[in-house]
Amino acid sequence: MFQQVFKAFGFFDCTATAVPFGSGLINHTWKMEAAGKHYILQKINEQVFKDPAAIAYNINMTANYLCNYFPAYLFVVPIKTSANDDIFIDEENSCFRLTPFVENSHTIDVVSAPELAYEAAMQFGQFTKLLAGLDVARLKITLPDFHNLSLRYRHFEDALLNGNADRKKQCESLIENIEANKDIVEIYEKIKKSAAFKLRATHHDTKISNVLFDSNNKGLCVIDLDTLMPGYFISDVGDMLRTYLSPVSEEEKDFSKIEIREDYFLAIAKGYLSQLENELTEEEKNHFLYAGKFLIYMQAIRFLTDYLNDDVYYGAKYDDHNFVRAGNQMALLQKLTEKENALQQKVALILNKEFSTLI
Ligand code: GN1
Ligand code: MG
Repeated sequence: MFQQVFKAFGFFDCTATAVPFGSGLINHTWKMEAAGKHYILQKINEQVFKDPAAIAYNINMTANYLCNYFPAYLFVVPIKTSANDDIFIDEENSCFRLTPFVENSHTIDVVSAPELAYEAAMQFGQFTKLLAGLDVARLKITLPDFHNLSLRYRHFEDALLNGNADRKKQCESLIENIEANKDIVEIYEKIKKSAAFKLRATHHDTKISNVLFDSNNKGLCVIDLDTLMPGYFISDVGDMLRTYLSPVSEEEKDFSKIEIREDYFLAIAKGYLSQLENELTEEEKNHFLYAGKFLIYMQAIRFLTDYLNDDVYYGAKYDDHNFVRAGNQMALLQKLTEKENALQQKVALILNKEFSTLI
């Protein structure tokens, strides 16, 4: 498979290699080496991203905008094929994209220090801030309704009606727990109608492995722009809270290890608000903590819906993998909710500059 892809991007040297890279669930990623240089090769999952050209369009437009207005910003521009296309589509209709690997950069999989959370949050905040002057309506929707919680909830209800009946029985208490937290959907519906919540250029996948770091662990830039689309700030802040606050990830089976680390919360809030404090409305800032509830709850719903639908979307490495992931996310939601008021107050203190040190 690779030889044809290598050739399409102009690498005729048959010593080029590609080894699997990263841990994404949707696209396939390889680190490629050719003539002493490194690249990132990705096969875009077209079951999910039905219009890969829209992704390329957004990336090109963003690259041009940043190059014009913020030339110092490191933006990883994809490499065109020999035929000058943004993506290569092979005979099996698989869709490939190549980007240069930024030498001396690295990615991080586990958020093991608040400083890393701060750097990442600053990077995602900065990205949205730099794009504030770009008319967000010009960005194409690469994944319709991706973070539409109302629709995700409806899909969950459909799965309750039409999904795997045995699994539904097994999930009873998790289902009840999800239904009991439906106020999170109601708040989202108010947000959608509120003029105080703005659509901005939003990354929509703010896990730490989507930030490049330098050798001193300072953030360089954000990567993986498949889901760069118009969105609400709750998507980006929410996925950071979801994936940085706990020392264990969505894969952890022992829920007693799930924790909310307050120093990481402060780091995320400071890093993000250092960039967007003047851009966000008061009403948005008041929903900083809600962002975490929104994203965690949506992820729990998505995992459980997939479990009820026999794992068609996420796949499963063991029998009740998506059941465990959903339970993990609901445990995380509960722990975050317990600290909700205390943490939201900390945001107010940060904005009033009562936390003077950086982290
Ligand atoms: C998927 O592929 P990956 O791991 O970057 C998913 C995210 C989920 C995440 C959960 C397009 O992201 O929304 O939060 O899995 N992306 C898509 O691990 O569905
Ligand atoms: Mg991704």
